[in-house]
Amino acid sequence: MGTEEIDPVERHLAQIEERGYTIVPAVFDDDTASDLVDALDRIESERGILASDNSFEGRSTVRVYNLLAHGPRFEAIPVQPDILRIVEGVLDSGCLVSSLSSIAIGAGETAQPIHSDDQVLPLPKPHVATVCNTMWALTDFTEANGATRVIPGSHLWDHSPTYGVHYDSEPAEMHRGSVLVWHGSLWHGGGANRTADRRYGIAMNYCAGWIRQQENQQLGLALDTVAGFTPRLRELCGFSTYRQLIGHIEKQTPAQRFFDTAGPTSLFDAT
Ligand SMILES: O=C(O)CCC(=O)C(=O)O
Repeated sequence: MGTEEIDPVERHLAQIEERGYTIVPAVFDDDTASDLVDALDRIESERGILASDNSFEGRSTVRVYNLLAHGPRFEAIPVQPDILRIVEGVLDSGCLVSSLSSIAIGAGETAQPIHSDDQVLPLPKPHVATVCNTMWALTDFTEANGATRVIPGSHLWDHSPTYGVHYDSEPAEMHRGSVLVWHGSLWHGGGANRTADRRYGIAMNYCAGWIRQQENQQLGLALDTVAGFTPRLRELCGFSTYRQLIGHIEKQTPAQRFFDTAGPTSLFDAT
């Protein structure tokens, strides 16, 4: 690498800082995308999962939540190294899996109201990143089929959008295999799908290690399932402590407590 070339992670981080989002191309291959789509279709039909009846989740959109409970194929997603390095740059290495779910926007779906993913937090804006979310494109994302719509630079604004109000936005179009990564304050929303086909995405969402995860990973996943995770995935699911303190159980991390693994010394004992 020439000395003037910028490390791709630094380039993506600079884009997130300036525009609030970035697109990482060619993160996964077509076989992986097809395998994930097939698995999601199977889960949906076996469990009889239907679209919800609200404007946020979408009345023609099917979401499967808590994907780490649905088999090992999903375990590679939170730890994908190229994406995780970017997320760690936005949050820090103590970040957590906030939620892992699929979003299949069906034919005829209308646009989701513009929102920011951190707007439920009672913090004055702009603020440090508390959330960093990603969308894995399992199909091409186009303006016509409901590509996520974004408002560049809005993560720097001093307020959150008003739910249901129209804001001008642009589609984050990307090829299957790409991943959109955004700062949790970015104003965005799923697009309308004017095609006959579904737009399949996986929403791999992260949060800072010092706020609550959106999906409760410690109670939502069976301990036997977590026992099979890599140490890093366990940490990301919250079987860790933030800065050797937040989330401890009698000065141990949950992983030390439940899986008898090595872990950091408690902050108290490090003093
Ligand atoms: O489906 C999308 O493209 C975005 C969905 C989204 O932003 C959400 O549900 O919070």
